[in-house]
Amino acid sequence: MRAYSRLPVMFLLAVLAGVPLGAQTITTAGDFSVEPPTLLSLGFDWKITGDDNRNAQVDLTYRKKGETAWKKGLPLLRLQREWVNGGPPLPTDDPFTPRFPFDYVVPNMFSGSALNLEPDTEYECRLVLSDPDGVRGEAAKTVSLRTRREPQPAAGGKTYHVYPVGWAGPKQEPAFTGPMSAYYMGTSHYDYQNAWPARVKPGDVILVPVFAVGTYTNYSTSDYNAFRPWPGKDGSFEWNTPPAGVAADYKSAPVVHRFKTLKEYSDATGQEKHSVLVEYDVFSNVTMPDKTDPQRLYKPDGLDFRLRPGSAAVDAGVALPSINDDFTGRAPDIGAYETGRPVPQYGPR
Ligand SMILES: [Ca+2]
Ligand SMILES: [Ca+2]
Repeated sequence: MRAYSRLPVMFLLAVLAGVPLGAQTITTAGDFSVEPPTLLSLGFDWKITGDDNRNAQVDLTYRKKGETAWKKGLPLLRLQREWVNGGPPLPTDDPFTPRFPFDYVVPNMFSGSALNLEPDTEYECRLVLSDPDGVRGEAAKTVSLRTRREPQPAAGGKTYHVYPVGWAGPKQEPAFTGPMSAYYMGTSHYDYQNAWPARVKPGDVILVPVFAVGTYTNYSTSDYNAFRPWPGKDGSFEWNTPPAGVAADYKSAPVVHRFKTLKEYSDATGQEKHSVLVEYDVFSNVTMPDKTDPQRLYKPDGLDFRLRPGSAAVDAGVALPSINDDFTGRAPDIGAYETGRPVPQYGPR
């Protein structure tokens, strides 16, 4: 009897709140899931049913494992079947062309994150679902999660040595012909070559000690490069082509021409007439990496890859319309940075 007597009151409240008749104002907790952690944040999704009057909320608190006090996070965002369509409809009558760039209806749910956390740290997160109209199901969740650790260089690792086709000089083992055969368990000249599983694992190093160009034509050219051969190593240059007088031969292995120095290579082939030899001191502040520790990662702060004014790479490049029109000095510089120009910014800006 008592329940029946309350009905008119509930109906009146529903009308006053602007809630359509038949609306489900109560919240029923549904699937709860966590997003893959990032270095600094932990994300949560909590699906619900009901709460048509949109007055439910999910409060988030968290603490580092071992701490007693809970910190307050931002409440989760309420999502309620919003349609994400990417803008106005596209003018098309084609039934197979989507009229909207996107067509995604968000579930009835809550979504949000604990932000500005510390990497590689265990956190307890507590999420409490509440609704003045009532909650059915599990209204509180406590989860223990760890933020991601900053990626580290892999420890250990193998070193693979790569040599060009027909290389007859001394080899360090394990030795491979061409970088692809070092990278993969096998290679072929077909486009399914990546079907071979990779040999390399994180931390492995592939060393390519020789500059070798292999071409199936005799009209390919190479110039305006900067080389730094390994000190004391002879035969660092190769120019492998079809036999002299043959314009192109795509079927035979190219003839190997090996040269001790850049000058010998250039004089013999006519290539690289404008190329230069450089040392690490062409840069403003870059030193040779420690070869005995090839896995080491270097912090970019303190390294300056801009060219040192007057160094061999300055004005040694070639003008490429629309690529380096704004060069300074007599000619473009070799490399990514032009002396006296602002350093380009790559990536999002
Ligand atoms: Ca509600
Ligand atoms: Ca220049």
